[in-house]
Amino acid sequence: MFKKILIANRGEIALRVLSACKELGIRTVAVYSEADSHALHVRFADEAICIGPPRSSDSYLNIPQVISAAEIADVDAIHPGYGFLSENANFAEVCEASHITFIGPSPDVIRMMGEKDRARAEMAAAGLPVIPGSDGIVPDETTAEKVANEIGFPLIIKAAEGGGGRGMRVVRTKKELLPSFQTARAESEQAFGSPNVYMEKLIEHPRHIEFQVLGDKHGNIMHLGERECTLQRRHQKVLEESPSTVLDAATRDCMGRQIVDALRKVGYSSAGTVELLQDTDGKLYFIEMNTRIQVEHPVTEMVARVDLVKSQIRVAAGEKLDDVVGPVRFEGHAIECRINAENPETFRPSPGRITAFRVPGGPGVRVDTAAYADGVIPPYYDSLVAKLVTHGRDRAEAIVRMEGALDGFIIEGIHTTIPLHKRILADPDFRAGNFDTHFLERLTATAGK
Ligand code: MV4
Repeated sequence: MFKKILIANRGEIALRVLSACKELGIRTVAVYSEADSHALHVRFADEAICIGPPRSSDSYLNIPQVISAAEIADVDAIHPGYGFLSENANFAEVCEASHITFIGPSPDVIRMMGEKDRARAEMAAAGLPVIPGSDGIVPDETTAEKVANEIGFPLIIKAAEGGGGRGMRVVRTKKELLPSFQTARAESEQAFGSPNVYMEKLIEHPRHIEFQVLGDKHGNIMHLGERECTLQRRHQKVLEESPSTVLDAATRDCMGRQIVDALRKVGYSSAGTVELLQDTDGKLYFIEMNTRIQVEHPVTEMVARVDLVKSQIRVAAGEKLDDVVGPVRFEGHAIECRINAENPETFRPSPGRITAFRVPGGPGVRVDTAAYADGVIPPYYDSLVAKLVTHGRDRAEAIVRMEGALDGFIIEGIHTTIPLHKRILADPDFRAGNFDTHFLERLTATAGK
């Protein structure tokens, strides 16, 4: 097992990794920017090293600075958390070259999944259903027309280096195709430094369902069920739950098995998430894979009763999946509300000093946060203030516990999305499990009325 881990992140996920390390008896090194000198991850780690100015590009994304800190502190491993360097294959390679274990899959697999067209092709070859579309990147207008003829309209053009909803363009008619294709390429070049795009048939009113996976370094891999992540706004998830109300046990088992088989073929290790879209006929398709621990991992932890971060560290140290996890029995239902420092009506960021902070508790209530009274939410990073997670014997109990917990959560001094969550939970369609990716647009179009 590792003796010392550097946590290349901040906020609640840095604290989450710190707790896992503590339970495993591993010493911890925090890194922080000048904006985070009073942050809790700095206070709770065994050592802390300042790695630069507030901007992420000067600190948490600065590979030489992070590696220098790791070398000075003499750590065995780096946990990247989510965001920042967590899916950077070059960073994972630099760690390896410096004889530091990168807690994640191999650089080759990170790179494969980062090229979305390649991930799609490899997963299709490994047996997962993918949405009808182009065979890899679409290099020119002639190919774009050929693919459009095959798959029909509406279709979607996606940036190969994009992902998470960035760099997508919907095309509804033939006459929009070539202009959209050229614009998509130009935008992709602008945003990602590569004009490469690929095409898929558009799935209208989809649901976003993702499977949590965990693999060791001995070729063993398992899935830990799914998360329903359909409730998003501008590709930012707002509320997640597990299990999904629209997967039956047979579909879950079948899809889970196909995913595990496919990932074994590409040599996947560590925690990861396979993103799927479900069409209105209930059919599931692979769209992307995330090679990091995700923000919403706690909902899986609550229903599968597995500590994913501890497991991720143990498999990175070479332990076998059987020893780390063993047989899993899923129990009950979990929901996560992301509480962001945002105006709940305009969604504008609301950074600043928190003047009062009281977290709810009680049976089935978990709060993952790095916020505290008199602490500051800096403007430089994401706006997540807390993840409020509830668990219940069934969905109804998870919902009623969430309503109580939201009522008991006091955050003053900044705006938060707590009122939005109360509204979602009160909505009859949400309560019936009847929603798609447009649900929040409809809900917030009438916010405050
Ligand atoms: C799609 C799609 C419809 N058809 N692909 C958005 C995030 C990125 N991971 C993939 N996304 C989508 N891909 C096809 N072929 C619709 C979306 C999409 C979406 C997906 C999940 C949750 C919310 C969404 C909001 C808008 C678009």
